[in-house]
Amino acid sequence: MKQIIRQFRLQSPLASCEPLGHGHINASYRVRTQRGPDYLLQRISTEAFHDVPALMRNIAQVTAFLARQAENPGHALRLIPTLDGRSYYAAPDGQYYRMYNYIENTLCLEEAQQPRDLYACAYAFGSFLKGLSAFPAASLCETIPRFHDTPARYEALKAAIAGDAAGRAASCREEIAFALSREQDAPSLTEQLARGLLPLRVTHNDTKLSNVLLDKGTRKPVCVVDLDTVMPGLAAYDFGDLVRTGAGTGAEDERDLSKVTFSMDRYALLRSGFLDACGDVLTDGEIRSLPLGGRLMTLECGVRFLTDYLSGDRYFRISRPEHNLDRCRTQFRLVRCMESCWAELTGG
Ligand code: GN1
Ligand code: MG
Repeated sequence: MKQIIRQFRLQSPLASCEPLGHGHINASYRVRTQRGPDYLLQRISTEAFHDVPALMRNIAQVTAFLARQAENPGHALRLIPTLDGRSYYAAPDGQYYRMYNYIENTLCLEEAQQPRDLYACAYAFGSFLKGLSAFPAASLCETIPRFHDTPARYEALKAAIAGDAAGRAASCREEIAFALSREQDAPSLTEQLARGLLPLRVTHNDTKLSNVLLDKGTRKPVCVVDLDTVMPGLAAYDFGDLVRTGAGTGAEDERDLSKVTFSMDRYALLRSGFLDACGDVLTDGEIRSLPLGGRLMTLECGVRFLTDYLSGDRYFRISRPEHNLDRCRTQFRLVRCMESCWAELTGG
């Protein structure tokens, strides 16, 4: 690791490096230096991201654009260049690394600890969307093509069921049946996009709660992180993934499904945080699409976990054999909950 860290322009000599965070895709480390500041080092997953140079061009553009708007420069994410001035380091073994400034005195939550955390995280993602509303979307590459194209995710699921590479299809018939019974919902956002009813925006696309840094003292949003999937998308994708991770009770991989329920109160906090930040730039159609985003992003994520389980856990990092199946079950349970309060969700 030392060898890798040395490739970047640090302000002070390296002191230590420790693993950080719970991401399913990249590996992250906190790098401490002898006289400060600290840095965040990440190994970028080439399993998930096939064109790292293009991805890093996106991130360099977006972070520069947002840094220009930042009220507090210490709260903006900045890429630390390599010794030869690049935004990432391509190691001889084919791995890619990048480094950011480490944003001090912040928390990142897997689950909200207080109701206002939900408001704050939603506000952060709403501000992110608004902050990029003038960004030239066409200059961004699709880092994972068709990332939130739910019908395409269903095609991948059906291929995984047919291939049954890990011999697991027989053991998750119920989950497969649940997914297939909702297939008719899959195109409900992409069709509105294709018909011009919803505008394409620059979106984050991975708006889980834990991708927001909150100030440790005030618990106000400081910064949005994990910019790998920033690309053209729909406002409903960003609000939707927030609902998926913030409006439910219980962890994403909770095994006791009785702990997993959907909370209207939490949903309302997310909605007001998001709309207080960006409601003035959204169209009426986008505002109407927000609850659907919640239901569809949750369904899609469940479908992706199930697909990965059937394929032998090749994409999401797991720490127990049925981890992806457990994750799939919580998502499908949340979808059921949202379906049962759908009238209330869409009426409010
Ligand atoms: C992945 O790496 P992480 O944990 O930020 C995934 C998201 C999923 C999420 C599920 C690039 O995000 O799309 O919603 O896991 N990111 C990618 O927890 O696939
Ligand atoms: Mg991510």
